[in-house]
Amino acid sequence: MKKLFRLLMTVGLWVPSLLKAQSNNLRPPAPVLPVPSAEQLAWHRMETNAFIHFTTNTFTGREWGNGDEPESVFNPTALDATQWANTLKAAGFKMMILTCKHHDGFCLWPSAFTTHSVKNSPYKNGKGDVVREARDAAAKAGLKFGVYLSPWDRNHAEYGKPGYITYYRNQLKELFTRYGPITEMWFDGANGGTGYYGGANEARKIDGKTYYDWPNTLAMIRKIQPTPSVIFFSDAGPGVRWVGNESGIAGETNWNTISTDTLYAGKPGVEKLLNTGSPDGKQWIPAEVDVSIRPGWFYHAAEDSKVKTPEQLFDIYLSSVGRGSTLLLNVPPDQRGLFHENDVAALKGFRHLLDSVFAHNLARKAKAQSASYRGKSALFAASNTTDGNPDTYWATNDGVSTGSIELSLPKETTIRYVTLQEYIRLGQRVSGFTIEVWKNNSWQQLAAGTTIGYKRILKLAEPVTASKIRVNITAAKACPLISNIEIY
Ligand code: FUL
Repeated sequence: MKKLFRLLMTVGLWVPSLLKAQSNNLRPPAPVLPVPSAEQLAWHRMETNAFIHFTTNTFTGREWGNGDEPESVFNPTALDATQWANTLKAAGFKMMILTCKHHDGFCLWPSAFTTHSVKNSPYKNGKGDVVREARDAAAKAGLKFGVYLSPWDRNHAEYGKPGYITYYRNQLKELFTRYGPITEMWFDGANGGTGYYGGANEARKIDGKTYYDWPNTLAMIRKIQPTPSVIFFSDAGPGVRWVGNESGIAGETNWNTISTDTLYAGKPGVEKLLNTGSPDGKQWIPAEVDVSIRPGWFYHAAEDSKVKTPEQLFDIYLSSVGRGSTLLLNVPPDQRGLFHENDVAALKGFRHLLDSVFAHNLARKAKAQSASYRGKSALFAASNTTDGNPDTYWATNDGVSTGSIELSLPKETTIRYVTLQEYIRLGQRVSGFTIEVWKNNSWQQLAAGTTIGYKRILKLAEPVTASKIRVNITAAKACPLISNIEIY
């Protein structure tokens, strides 16, 4: 009697909880926090953006101007921001971020707060405004616009003192009220010490953690542009973080999550952490891969023969976008104010390579199956990974952190690349995966990796001919959600 009672009790507790679990599995999984904001999600989807470095350095041959360059050196003879925007648009870029003021302090717009700007240069007899021209050209080409305003200013007399923070904020106000909406704001962490500083010609040190008082500056900008909310780049975010190097390489393990409590722009020795992020990070701050198409950030004629080749740019694409980051490729205008012919040719070649390698997604014609999927519901079936819709995904039941998706191609085909995407809207989850093909009557492993994130592109060590391919999720923080698989 006692035994029967116990059995009934157990079943009575077990059956409802099983039913509950089953009905939970008919619903979308709960998010794994943190998750991206709407603006961050849109930023992920942009994939490739461009940086434009342009200032007095373009004319003096320097990389970091000292701040005492006379305004008269800034004299582009044929500046055409439409050429920049149209070239970038044709190459597939989605945003253009302009160095409105680099470390030398020279302003590309006629700021009311300094004489060190285009208004005292020969460009258009002091009537020019390069920020306006760039912004208008970007808008016309359908590109988003972003601004870089160097916190370090080697020209300004008050740099290092409180007065400079007011100056810096005044300039941000000008930029955001005159040239908005701004999609991304770039805060460079570089602080080198020596400079002109209004004639003082000395070394000045600041405390990178406290001097700029970022929280109040960001709050001020958010008030000027509440929506669309601007993405703030700095080493520590809060919108996107630095990837930890300037050579175009995101971590093979690349978490969009990181804890920034102890981070600030310019903090020494954090490159490794920035490169990989951390699986238990408390904030969603994806890494942005900034790299220049030339050895330097600014145009120097001596580097005309050192423009990266389309193949090098393609490799950078694989190690940035292909590792779940966004690429920010710098293309610096020359002394005419135009992208140099060599840079234009390299960008065209890069686009051509992308279009030819990723021309036919074989997965669209494949049959996708999975032995286990969430609640056995079509909402979470494997076919969602090949439907071309970024908002549908394959998922497993709660508590199940592994699983496989098998793709059967209509016929034997040569495979060179496999692309995987997580449904990151509900958080980044996957920490281990393998890819196999069916060959000689068994599954053979072709590739293995850790994180996927927004996108992971695997270039196979060598092309493989097969008709069946399997993606195995071997480890995840919670039930994995795969929104897209592509095969080329
Ligand atoms: C660095 C700067 O010092 C370089 O000049 C360049 O602007 C690069 C994007 O960031 O920190």
